[in-house]
Amino acid sequence: MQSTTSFISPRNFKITLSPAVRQMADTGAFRRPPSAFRNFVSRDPASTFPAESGRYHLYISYACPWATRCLAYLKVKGLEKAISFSSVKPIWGRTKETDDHMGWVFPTSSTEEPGAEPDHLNGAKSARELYELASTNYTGRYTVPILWDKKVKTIVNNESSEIIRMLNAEFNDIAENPALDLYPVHLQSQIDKVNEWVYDDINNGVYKCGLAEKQEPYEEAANKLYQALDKCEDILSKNRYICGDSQTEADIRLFATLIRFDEVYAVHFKCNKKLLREYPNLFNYTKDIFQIPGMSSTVIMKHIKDHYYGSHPFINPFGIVPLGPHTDYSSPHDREKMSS
Ligand SMILES: N[C@@H](CCC(=O)N[C@@H](CS)C(=O)NCC(=O)O)C(=O)O
Repeated sequence: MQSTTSFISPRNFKITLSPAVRQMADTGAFRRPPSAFRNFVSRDPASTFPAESGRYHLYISYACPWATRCLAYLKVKGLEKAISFSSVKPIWGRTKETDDHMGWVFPTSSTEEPGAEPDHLNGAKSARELYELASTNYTGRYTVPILWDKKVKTIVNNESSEIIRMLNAEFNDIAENPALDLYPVHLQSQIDKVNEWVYDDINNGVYKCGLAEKQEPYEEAANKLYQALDKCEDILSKNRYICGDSQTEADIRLFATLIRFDEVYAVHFKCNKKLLREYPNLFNYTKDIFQIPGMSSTVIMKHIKDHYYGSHPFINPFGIVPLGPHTDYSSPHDREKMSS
């Protein structure tokens, strides 16, 4: 594990960088490293990780867009009885007394931080402890989501894009909504194509804007972000959803970033060239997805704001959380007009 580093910025500030978020190229551009645990749950009962009811637990943070897209699948597929879940606290804390690593920690009681719960399964104090339980020589980041196998006591997978595929298809024998297929065969290549640019330029694009350490990579990321948002606006002026007239995985993935946009990314990550609420179609679309039954429960805005503004002291040294804008995503939208 790397330790915290400090340096003097070009503007003469002393900046202390947490290795948890500092994944930088020499150019000053942010680069997200690949996830390490990549096993798959299968509906085949003979497989190493069979899709058994009660066997798996999803560790999330309500703050995290990658983790909450997995939670969205638990909700829309009706998997809450089959797969338990819990959230860490929103603001990163010390994960060990013997070093200065900052990361996801659990509360000590269920009243300490509404929405977050102590780790009843393993008694872990931090996500880091779960990674250490799963592997003795793990050296990567201690990220959420974590799909945990209670039987083998290990991490099955910590890559959200793969976890959502498993939740979509492999648990259908025990899901309450097995007919919902968010990655149908006839749309797969279209979904894959949309995911690619939405991930690079929007989901990860906002991080590239916010975590850039030089002006040039920031501007490059911001320009790509706004080109991609304009492209979404155009698609959504003709279609109700991003891949046409039915909801797909690509909508859940895009939504996780859009719902955080005006509240956090516009300020904290310097994505302020245009706000979400200035895009009529994207804004109404975000409300439309928010209002899909189950989706609103994946959004705890207090966790989202407290996390970003409170866990990156090198961006926001005083941890001040801006008051606005408190957009009401449950208010009426006009997206029905797109459905014939
Ligand atoms: N590739 C991962 C990325 C997950 C990720 O980066 N999660 C962040 C929170 S938004 C995290 O847990 N960071 C903790 C750290 O870096 O220590 C996924 O999509 O599942």
